[in-house]
Amino acid sequence: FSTATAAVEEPISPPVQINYTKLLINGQFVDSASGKTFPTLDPRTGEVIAHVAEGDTEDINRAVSAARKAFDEGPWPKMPAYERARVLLRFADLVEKHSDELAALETWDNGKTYEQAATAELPTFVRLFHYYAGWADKIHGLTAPADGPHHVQILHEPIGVAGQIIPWNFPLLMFAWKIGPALATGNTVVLKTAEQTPLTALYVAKLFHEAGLPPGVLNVISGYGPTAGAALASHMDVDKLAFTGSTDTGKIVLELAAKSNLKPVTLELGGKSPFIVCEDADIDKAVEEAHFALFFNQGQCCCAGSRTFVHERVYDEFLEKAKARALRRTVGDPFRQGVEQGPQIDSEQFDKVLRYIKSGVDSNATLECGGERIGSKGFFIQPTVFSNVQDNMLIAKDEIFGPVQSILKFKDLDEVIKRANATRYGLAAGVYTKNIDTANTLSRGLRAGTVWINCFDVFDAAIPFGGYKMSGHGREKGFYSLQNYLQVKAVVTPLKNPAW
Ligand code: TXE
Repeated sequence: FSTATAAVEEPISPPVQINYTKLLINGQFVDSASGKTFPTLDPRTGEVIAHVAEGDTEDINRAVSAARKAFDEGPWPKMPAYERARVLLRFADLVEKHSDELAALETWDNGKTYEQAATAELPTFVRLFHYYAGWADKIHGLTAPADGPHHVQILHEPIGVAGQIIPWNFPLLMFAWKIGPALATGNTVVLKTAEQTPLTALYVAKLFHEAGLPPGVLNVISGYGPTAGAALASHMDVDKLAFTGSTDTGKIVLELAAKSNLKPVTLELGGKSPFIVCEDADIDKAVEEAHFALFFNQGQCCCAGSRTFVHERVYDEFLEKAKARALRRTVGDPFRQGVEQGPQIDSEQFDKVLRYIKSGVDSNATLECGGERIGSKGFFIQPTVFSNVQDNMLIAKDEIFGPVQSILKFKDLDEVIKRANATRYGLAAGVYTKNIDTANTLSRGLRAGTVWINCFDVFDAAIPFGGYKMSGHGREKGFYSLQNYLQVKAVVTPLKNPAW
């Protein structure tokens, strides 16, 4: 059922060149202070795509000083907001123009399908910058009705230098979620990309400067977490930190922020999202959606619907169809048309997923299909389905972050709400039902930042996204994301004539 073996032997040559591999500091591509580089790999083969400058503390220091200067001396935070909006719009146009190359680069560095990158992620990236450009000149202040004879203005000001650390599963979209609100509101940024996927951020950062972004406003550092990432999180001159990644690393960066200058932190962390199929659901649609909810992006989504709860009356039918769907999933070279699933990002994630599959088998869940690697090169894994999964099994508790669907049986709504909520995570949930009362009961009962009803993974620039519990702090996208990058200043003046 897979074309992966062929893909591994003869990888399709990506239709793009790699032009940017240095650090971007103060509008210039520069080598790292140490002169060191690190390899970024093609997940299809494990071979080196390019050597990229490896940023570390000194580079972070240089980037933060550039961002500080660009913030303190302007023009970015002080220029008319409409001018900022126009830079974002020109940038979005340039990205649109270079979409094919960017999609190819994203696929090459990450392993996601070219089709997904080109038809979903690049258009969404452009849309996000249109959305944030729209906000740039609509950041209003407020006035407050004070008790005394005082005129109270509340100003919303940019917070300063933002440090941002992003993961490898959606390198371009994570760039957009972070950079969009930060720049629209007049901040300057130092962005640390994930070591697995440094390439596309450098490319788009170059386009940003072509669009007229002043030097120092956006600095992009490639490098590792415990070095460059930690230096950014603990920097005394960074005013705000935004992080997306694992819950364990989220705890580390929060601690680094607290121990340094108490910078406020937004966190978008792991998940173990329930996908609940009720007895009245349209089963064929629910099977397809649950499949998509889990297997999309090789299962490497923080909000993946990784616990498929199915009502006992429809469980057998659902299971048979879910297994058949997984067996039909085409795995192969992500550049090949029609392929639905590419390789996992790297050997570490690949080994982690295979370990969880083994743990599922060892704990007596039923392996319905899959479970093995595909080919002998790269990081391809068979679409895998487990049934008879129990809540206490590791595969039902931990974030696997791979193409492994765990199917659990439930009897009634109260029970499934309790079980769905019995997790340290609370990022998202899916519900399939035709009954409005059931939908309302579940959406109110589930403790998650997003509840998708009869749909999943609907991402829109205007819809806030973020987690309850250990899935994170704060929201990204939408109106709420702007607040992460704004300070609130109350300005109080006495009124001479209180009657006015
Ligand atoms: O994540 P890390 P990893 C989950 C998923 C995955 C697991 C591990 O379950 O299997 O995390 O992935 C930077 N100080 N998610 O190891 O370590 C790192 O360089 C500062 C969920 O890739 O969290 C990268 O830029 N920064 C997730 C970013 O943190 C540090 C997406 C994420 O890496 C650091 C990815 C440190 N000490 C993985 N250590 C989601 N929420 O979507 C690492 N980093």
